[in-house]
Amino acid sequence: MYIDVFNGDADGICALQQLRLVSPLDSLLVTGLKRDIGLLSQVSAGEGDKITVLDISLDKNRNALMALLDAGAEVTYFDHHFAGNIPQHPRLQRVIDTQPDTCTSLLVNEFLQGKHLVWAVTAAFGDNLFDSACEAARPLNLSNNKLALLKKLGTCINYNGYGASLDDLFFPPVDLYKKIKPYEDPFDFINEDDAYNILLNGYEEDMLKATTVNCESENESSAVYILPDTKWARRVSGIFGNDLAQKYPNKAHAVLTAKGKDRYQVSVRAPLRTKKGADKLCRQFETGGGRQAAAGINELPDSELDNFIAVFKQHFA
Ligand SMILES: [Mn+2]
Repeated sequence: MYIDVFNGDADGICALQQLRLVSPLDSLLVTGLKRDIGLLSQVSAGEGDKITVLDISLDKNRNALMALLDAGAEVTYFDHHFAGNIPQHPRLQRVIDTQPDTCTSLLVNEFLQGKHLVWAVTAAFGDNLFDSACEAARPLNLSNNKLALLKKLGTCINYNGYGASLDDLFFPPVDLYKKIKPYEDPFDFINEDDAYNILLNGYEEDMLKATTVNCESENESSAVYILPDTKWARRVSGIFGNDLAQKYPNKAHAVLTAKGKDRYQVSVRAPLRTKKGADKLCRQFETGGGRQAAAGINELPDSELDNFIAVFKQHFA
C-alpha cells in the first residue's frame, strides 16, 4: 500500500501535487488542519508499505516514524520544520533542510529536478517565502501578473489550512488536494475550479475584519495582536501574521486567537529581515513548535499570557 501523509497547507498540498504528477498512483491520503502535525501516529503500516511524508516536523513524529520503520515500512520524508536528531535507518530516505529560505515544496522540486516548478513556486508563496518564490520562479519567465496570481493562489491554499477544526475551513484539506490533483497547470485550476474564488473571497473578507483589530502591545522590534474566538479569526490568524511580517519586515509579530475563555492559540512570525527565532521561542512553551521564520503554540493558558508577551518581546528585542 502507498500512503501519502501531508500537511494540509499550501506547502504540503503542492509538494504532493508535484510528486504525484510525476508518479501517479492511488494512495491512502492522510492530512488534516495545518496544525495537525502529529499525522504519522494515524498511520498503520508494515512490510511492503511505502509512506511519503511531507511538511510535518520529524521531531513531532519521531516515535511514530521509528515504529513504522521497525514494522517494516519504507518511508520517504521531505520537510523543513525543526527536526532535532535525524535518525538513520536503511528504510528511511530523508530530504530535510531547515534553512529559513526553503520549504518542503522547493525541496521536492529539487528532488524532481524542476519538473513541476510552478507548483513549488505556489507553495513558497503560501509559506510566506516571497523572495524564495520569486527567485525559484525565474526559469518560468512568468509575467508579473501571472506571478501575482500564483502568490494569491499560494496564499489562498495556505489560508484554507488554518482553523481549530475542519468546521472552520472552506474545504477539508484532503478535498482541496483532490480538486487540485487533476491540474498540471495551476492557472488552469484558478480558471476552472470554483475553489479558488471561494477561498479568495473568504480570505479578503476575513482580512478586512482582522485589520480592524487594535494592536495589544507594540514596540520598535515587536507587536502583539489578539483576535476574538470566532471562525473568521481562526481562519485568518496565520495569514494575518504573514501579512504583518511582509509589511513590517524589521518586526516580530505574535497573533493570538482566543480559544474559549482561558486559552489562546498563538502564531509567531520572526522578522522577515532575519527569518530566525520563531521556533526557538515557541518551543519554550509546552505545545509550541514550527520553523525558524514561522512557528506557533497550540494552547497558551491565559495565566501565561503576560509571561508569553514578556518573553516574546525580549526574545526579539
Ligand atoms: Mn511548509
